[in-house]
Amino acid sequence: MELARPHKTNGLGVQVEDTQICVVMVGLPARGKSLIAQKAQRYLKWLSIDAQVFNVGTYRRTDNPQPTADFFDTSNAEGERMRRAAAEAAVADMLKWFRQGGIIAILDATNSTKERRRWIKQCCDAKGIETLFVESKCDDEDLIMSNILEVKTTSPDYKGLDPEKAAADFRDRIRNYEKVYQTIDEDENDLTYLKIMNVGKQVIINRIQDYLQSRVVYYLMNLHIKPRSIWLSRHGESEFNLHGQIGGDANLSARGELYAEKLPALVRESVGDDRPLTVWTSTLKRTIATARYLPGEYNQLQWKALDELDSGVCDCMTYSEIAEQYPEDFAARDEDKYNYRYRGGESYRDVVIRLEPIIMELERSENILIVTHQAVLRCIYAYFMKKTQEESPWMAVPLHTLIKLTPRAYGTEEKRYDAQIPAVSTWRGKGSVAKHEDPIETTEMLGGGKDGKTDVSKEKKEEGEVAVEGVEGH
Ligand code: ADP
Ligand code: FDP
Ligand code: F6P
Repeated sequence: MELARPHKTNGLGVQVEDTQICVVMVGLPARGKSLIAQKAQRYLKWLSIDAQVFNVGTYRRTDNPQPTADFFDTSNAEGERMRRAAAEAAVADMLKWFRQGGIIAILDATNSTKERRRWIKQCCDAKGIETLFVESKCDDEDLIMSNILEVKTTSPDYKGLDPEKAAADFRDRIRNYEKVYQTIDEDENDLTYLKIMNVGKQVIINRIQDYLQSRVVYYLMNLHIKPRSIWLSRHGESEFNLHGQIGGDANLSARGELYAEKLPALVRESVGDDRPLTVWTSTLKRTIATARYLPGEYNQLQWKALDELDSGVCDCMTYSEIAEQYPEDFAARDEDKYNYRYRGGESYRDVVIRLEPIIMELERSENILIVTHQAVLRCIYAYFMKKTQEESPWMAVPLHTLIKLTPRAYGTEEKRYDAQIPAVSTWRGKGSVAKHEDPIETTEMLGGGKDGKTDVSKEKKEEGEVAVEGVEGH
């Protein structure tokens, strides 16, 4: 007997209890399918939409961890049997996961034949699960070769093997798939699909059925793989920061002004002289003032969506005033900081929803510098660095520090630049009403050590890079 599905709304604020979607990846090996699958999962989870990737390669590896290319030759009967078994096991687990209330599964395999796709659709149709096929087609040989060298030679399939031999074998594997590969064509026009050609140079969309599907499709359409970075900075220290007051629209403190003056040099050091950069600020005085000395050739844009978390009736108060006047609220916020919504204001969950267009635009864009606020920066950082809802609202985000994030194939590299201008700490630990408290020491924290700011040593700055986000499917 099937379990009743839990009643849910998704992160886009839409009732989704009746919508379950299987996103079926389609494409020859080394076409970015696993990368697309992982990114989609990260985006959906960030929006609180329960999403899970089922990578058929991982299932296949349990029986055949290091196959050579001939395993993928369709005339190899044993290979065919094992590959079918791996696909069946992945689909069985996926359907089980849907029965437990999962919303969006991403079935990551080549799914290269019409017969295979029809079978997946039938399995899903029988359970009332929508299917969305996402095909990545690419005939840029140089890109495919660089994909192979970048991710495939380090795949568990080739662990311990010479990278050149691994690349040659992987090309043979692709040749075997090419013999039977069928692109999605007009015979399959009853399917819902998105076809991405040459990394988005051309896209074809067919039969999108509902809002959730359209959001996923829009997100996937906007992905690009051009090298770029995203820089994040809080505004310079404000008068409110000095007094321990939250929210408001205060001016910069004298030290905040120094940070604004130093920011152009810090940015130039990191960005270089000849890379175009666009600067986004909030609409509040302190971020606009922080960005005002940046060179005129950088386009600047103000976004209301980047304004600080609205603390409603508590706006302009200190934490100790809130604890005194609204003790229950204060405790409730500590209990569940992500979901707590200030009276007449916002929660972190609310901020994430309003930041969704920002993330979408960031995915479409190249080099962007965002000057924003503590809570907003935590939410954006959580998206790129895959932080959970439990940890993200508590991360220490030091003032007067520029953070550079560089998306790579399977993770985001981080580098930090400390402006070496003192500032108060605005971090607050659970239960504390301190005006300025030093973050407790934990390596998990953005900003690291004691004051969350001064621990970025010279050496660490030079190395400065932390890759996160593991991946199974490559
Ligand atoms: P697959 O799962 O299709 O075998 P991967 O996801 O492991 O391939 O390949 C990752 C590589 O593909 C990365 O180097 C990434 O830059 C590149 N890539 C990402 N998206 C695309 C795309 N739409 N077309 C071609 N290559 C892509
Ligand atoms: P992956 O790149 O995710 O490892 O050859 C690519 C591959 O996936 C194999 O590892 C895996 O066995 C196969 O695709 C799964 O797709 P098919 O079931 O369509 O062969
Ligand atoms: O204190 C600076 C500030 O940006 C406030 O404006 C805001 O309310 C607060 O930080 C958000 O941080 P937290 O969610 O930890 O209170």
